[in-house]
Amino acid sequence: MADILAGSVINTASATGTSPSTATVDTISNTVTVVLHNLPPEISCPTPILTSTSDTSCDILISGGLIATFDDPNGIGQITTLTWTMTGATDATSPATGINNITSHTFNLGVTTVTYFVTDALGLSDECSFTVTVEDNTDPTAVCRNIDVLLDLNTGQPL
Ligand SMILES: [Ca+2]
Repeated sequence: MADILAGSVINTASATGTSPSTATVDTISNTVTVVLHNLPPEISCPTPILTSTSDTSCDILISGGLIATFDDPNGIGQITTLTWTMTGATDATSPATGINNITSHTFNLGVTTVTYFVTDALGLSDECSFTVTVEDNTDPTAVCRNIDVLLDLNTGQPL
């Protein structure tokens, strides 16, 4: 039998032979069900991210440092879903099914909390959170323009 990662095993024994009184013995044991001792999966989030907005917008595309690592004591193959939500400055949600690690995402100015959830085949889960802080460190740019003001020669008032 192969190793199992989920579910149960039914074990039935049978015996045949002859009893001391030479009667034929042919019996089947009660069914014994062995259920896997399932342990919850474990997930680790990346360290918090602190960065600045891009030079030309009030957000930033981050393409690294967003991936969670996860495992399951019963085997990585038992992991069924990895999902996430973002709240705060950036609001977003992953698809509800499948393995959804974040490889890149655009974050708005401010603090976003990213929460990952991992679930195994028997419904146990784990979660972790980290923050992405985006600051505006772009200096403001002064825009000047010339204006002409025409004054009345007699009164000094603007025309
Ligand atoms: Ca498990």
